[in-house]
Amino acid sequence: MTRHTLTSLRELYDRPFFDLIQQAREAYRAHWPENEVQLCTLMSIKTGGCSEDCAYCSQSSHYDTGLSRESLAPLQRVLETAERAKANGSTRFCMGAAWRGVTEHDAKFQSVLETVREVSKLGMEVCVTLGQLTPEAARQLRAAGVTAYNHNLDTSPEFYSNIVTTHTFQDRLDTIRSVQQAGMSVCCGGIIGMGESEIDRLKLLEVLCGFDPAPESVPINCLMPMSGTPLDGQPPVDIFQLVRLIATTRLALPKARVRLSAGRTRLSREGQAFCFFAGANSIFYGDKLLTAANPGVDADRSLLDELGLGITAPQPLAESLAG
Ligand code: SAM
Ligand code: DTB
Ligand code: SF4
Repeated sequence: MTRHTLTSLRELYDRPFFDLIQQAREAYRAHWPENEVQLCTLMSIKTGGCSEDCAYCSQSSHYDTGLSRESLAPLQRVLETAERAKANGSTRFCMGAAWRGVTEHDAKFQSVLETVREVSKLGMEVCVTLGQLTPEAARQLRAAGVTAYNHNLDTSPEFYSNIVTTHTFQDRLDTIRSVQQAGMSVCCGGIIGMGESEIDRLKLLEVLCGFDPAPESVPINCLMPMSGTPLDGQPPVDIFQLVRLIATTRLALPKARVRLSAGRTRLSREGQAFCFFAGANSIFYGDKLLTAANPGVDADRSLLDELGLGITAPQPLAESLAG
């Protein structure tokens, strides 16, 4: 398969809307069991007080967002949440910490490793998102049972410094390299609606297309404006721009799970249906994301039912890692 460039991505993205989504649908059908959506459950295991200044984030200590901080969640509470997630049909459990990154010998990291060892016994895909990793921390997470690491690039290399100044786009790439070298699959995507251009979104996709191995999952988040952050008050993203981006991602990375992530509370049911048609095949499921609201489980169940979409069944771990 030829590797996409900004030029080839723009050609796809700019096609007439129905041609684009039809082509994306064909790519989806060629690579995925049809009409199945993977349910993932998120849990914030350490909330708020983060040293980084990501302009979208409710958890940054640089902004007064009114969020109450919570220290590292005890093992038992995480396990109970993971068990409930499994019982509700989730096949991926993703634990997030509001850290700049991991300090290898820190007791808190050791505690996360212990939690991962226990959660991984439940047979779901185990994902963590803990900020920056050294190659050694990545190896330890892999050995503890992490199957996927979420580390988003969020936007284009050019726009990144408008959104974050306390670390660089290259820092993010370095962590992704450590994740790949440790043998975890990479979950990497972005946020739209932060004031970036449509070209910035395609430039991010161009970077993702250069990953080797390709990202196993690509979360596409729509900004959820957080009170007190510099991006509070940003208008919602245009639904056709979102659908075009999902379709282009499906075509550029046909084997990746494209996850319709944060911001579904501002999307209509019809809008979400278009996203699924265009190749999105995963959602976060449950009333809460990390700190923000998600559609309720009843609303999601009824949406999937009405569209005739089933939920992805658990896969053997070896297969889920093959990506
Ligand atoms: N601290 C870790 C990091 O930065 O990678 C992990 C947690 S961070 C909250 C995970 C991702 O959530 C971010 O990279 C961003 O893409 C997404 N996110 C955070 N706040 C968001 C918001 N207000 N709207 C949409 N997406 C958001
Ligand atoms: C991702 O791309 N989106 C998720 C997950 N990966 C960690 C997080 C969304 C967070 C939305 C805002 C919040 O809950 O604070
Ligand atoms: Fe911290 Fe992650 Fe939020 Fe940035 S996105 S402020 S690194 S928790």
